[in-house]
Amino acid sequence: MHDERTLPVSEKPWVASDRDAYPDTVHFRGLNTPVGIEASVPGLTVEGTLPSGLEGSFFRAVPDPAHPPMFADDNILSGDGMISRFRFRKGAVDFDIRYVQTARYLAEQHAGRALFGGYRNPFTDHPSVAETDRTVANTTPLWHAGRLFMTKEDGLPYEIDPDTLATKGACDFDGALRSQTVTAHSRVDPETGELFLFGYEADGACSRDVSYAVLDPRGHLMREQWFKQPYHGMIHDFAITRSRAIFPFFPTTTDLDRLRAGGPKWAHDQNLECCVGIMGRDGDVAGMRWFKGAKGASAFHIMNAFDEGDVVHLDLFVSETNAFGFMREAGGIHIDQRAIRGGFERWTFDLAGEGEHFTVTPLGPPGDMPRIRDADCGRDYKTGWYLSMNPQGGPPLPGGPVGAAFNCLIRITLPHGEIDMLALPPGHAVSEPVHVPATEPNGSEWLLCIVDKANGDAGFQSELWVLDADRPSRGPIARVHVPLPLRAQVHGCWVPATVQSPASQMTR
Ligand code: V55
Ligand code: FE
Repeated sequence: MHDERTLPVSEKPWVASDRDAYPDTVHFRGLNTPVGIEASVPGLTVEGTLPSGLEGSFFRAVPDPAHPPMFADDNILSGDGMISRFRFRKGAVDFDIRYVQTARYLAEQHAGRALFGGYRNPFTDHPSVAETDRTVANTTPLWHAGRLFMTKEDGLPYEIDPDTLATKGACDFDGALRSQTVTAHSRVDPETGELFLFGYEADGACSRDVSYAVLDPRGHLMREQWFKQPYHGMIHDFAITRSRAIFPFFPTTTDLDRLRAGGPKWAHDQNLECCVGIMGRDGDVAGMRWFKGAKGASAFHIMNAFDEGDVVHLDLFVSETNAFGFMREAGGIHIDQRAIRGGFERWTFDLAGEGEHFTVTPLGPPGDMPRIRDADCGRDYKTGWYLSMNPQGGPPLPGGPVGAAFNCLIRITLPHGEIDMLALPPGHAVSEPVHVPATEPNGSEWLLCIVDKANGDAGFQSELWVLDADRPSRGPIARVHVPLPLRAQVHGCWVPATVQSPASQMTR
């Protein structure tokens, strides 16, 4: 163990949140136990050998409620966003984590307590914050056009200084974006550098308006169009191909009257069909082609999409109902988490054909939190990585959004190839990896991910593992010790040093 006195002093003392002040639910226990420590720790201890080409920053989004919630039924998705970074530089690894200073975070810091009420229900807020932006910017760090953002689908992105992790403020792209929201899952075309994004509830809580926008490689908004989604649903992810934009809709719906009555934001509706809208990515939303799929199906994350002429393939993680217990239960669906069936599927759409039908092909075992090479986005691709459950890994550690953490990392060769698997032993959990591309032709590629290990009464011990992206089953090439507790992360991104600071690279 590290001696705490040898650690550098951060702005806040090394005292974790008062855990007993938080509700005794899975959203605040296990790996979801609030931590609330802002810290900078240079020179982490490394076991093994860091690859010499590994130079850059692994940014992670961590929801962590700075104050006990107003309501005991609050959930993990409400936590204040923290931006965290592991920076690999000249053989050393430095760690930093800071709260995103959202308007909401600042208002609650000032008050010394929670002022915002239930998850995405503004009608439960303290009157003093009626006009205050309530996003927590807690879902995905996004890098585009030399800028770093923290995103959440219920608000605008917050820009972050990638060196200091200081918050620069909410971003509407110089006033150009009309949408009130931006997804946490935008897509960057690897050749053009354009950023494709959407925002649902673009015109305020429970509006059916969806914005679709494209930014040029310098980060300037080129186009924004709006369309109506089929129901008042949650749209977590979307996809692009070389020529198309693909919007999947799953029936996890909201209702203004329910919110006004203080009820839950989302209720899954098992009787509504899922839908997919496909349009030319540079075209008009009026040209959207609509397809319909299974009733009650749900998906959060898409691995990738690509087209072959008139045929479009969408690879995603589907389950027969919503994977989040609190969204199912609000819709009257009572099924044990472990009984939910799902899989990694390829949905294929023939734009030359007639009708609303598409075909479904199984690709691999169920799971989520997919990762591809950034260079493969929207292209036919051979390799993907994602998280799953190791049947021999014992009961999952409590943590993450559904309360059961993944304990297995899969590399899959597509469309029907080999699976290589890092299957963790009992008492372990793994978070979404980032992919580090090769820095030279035919060079090695790496995965970086956080692995948490249960440590009896002491809680959890976290490490960052460096894996061979080709063979994760070989286990870590290097393990970076993390000398403080980490709360479960959502998504992350890798920014090579050459991209983050091109000037300093040239003068080195
Ligand atoms: C998700 C995460 C969110 C959210 C809605 O992983 C959906 C799915 C961390 O915030 O607000
Ligand atoms: Fe997500």
